[in-house]
Amino acid sequence: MDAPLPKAAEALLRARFCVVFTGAGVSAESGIPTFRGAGGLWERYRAEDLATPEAFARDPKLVWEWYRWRQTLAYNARPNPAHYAIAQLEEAGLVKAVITQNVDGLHQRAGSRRVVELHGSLWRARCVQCGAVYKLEKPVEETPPRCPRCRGLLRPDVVWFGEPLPREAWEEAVQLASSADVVLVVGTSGAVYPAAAIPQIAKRRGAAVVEVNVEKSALTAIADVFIRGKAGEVLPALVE
Ligand code: BJW
Ligand code: ZN
Repeated sequence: MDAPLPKAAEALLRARFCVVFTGAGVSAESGIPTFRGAGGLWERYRAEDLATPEAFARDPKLVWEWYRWRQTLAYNARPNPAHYAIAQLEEAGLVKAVITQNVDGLHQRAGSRRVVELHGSLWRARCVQCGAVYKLEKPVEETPPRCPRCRGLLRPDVVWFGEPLPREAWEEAVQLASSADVVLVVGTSGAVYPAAAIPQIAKRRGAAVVEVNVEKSALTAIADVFIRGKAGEVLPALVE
């Protein structure tokens, strides 16, 4: 078997339309915990108590305190070499877009321009009563925050279990996946749907799938090249 890194680099260089698909693992080296696996958020917290509409209806303050903590982690975090390498690949014209499941905003902070956020953002809140959307510059102060217009409850503008993905983001991601000839999958367990279908859609349309992860994922089965390693080490090496 060929060494995976040069094989991946060659695929990237030959690509006409490369799209990057990322998950929590790309931000792990920025100190942001992943969801699954050792040290993951779901080891310490129950998803159904925090990341569902039912949980928010039951205890909005508790849910917001958890999100405020995660906002604080993201606020104090810096993009890592993986985020920067991806932004550099876009700058060089090799990557057309980043489709991310992450809500931390680190791709944008690293300079990526076309970022499709499938699961929303920690940096927006939405009124459950009037639907107004607010940009947040920093972690919320009071929990739960209220709508300046109608005093309704604000919620984090993220996608919880059982909720549909934002339509525009989903359609853009499907479009990108359908146009891609190479998909670079970085740091995702591939366990959450429909997001995990994105690399599969690309694969079905004939794209090559290159995966970077510290361990095998649910998407490794469709990977043409699998590079085992940390995103923050592998991605910069790929750029060279
Ligand atoms: C490294 C690394 C390093 C570490 N370098 N790598 C089909 C089958 C079964 C179930 C379903 C299905 N379709 C839908 C469902 C239900 C559900 C679902 O998928 N459940 C599964 C878990 C079984 N899906 C939903 O509910 C979705 N909605 C939906 O289906 O709606 C239907 C509907 C339609 C119409 C009307 C109404 C409803 C929504 C899913 C939303 C997920 N939300 C979350 C929270 C977002 C907000 C927040 O952040 O708080 O999104 S859950 C969480 O998982 C978060 C992530 O984006 C998502 C994916 O996780 P990710 O990014 O892959 O992280 P990890 O932790 O899983 O993996 C990290 C990886 O990195 C690992 O592989 C490590 O090895 C690796 N790694 N360090 C490289 N340094
Ligand atoms: Zn409102």
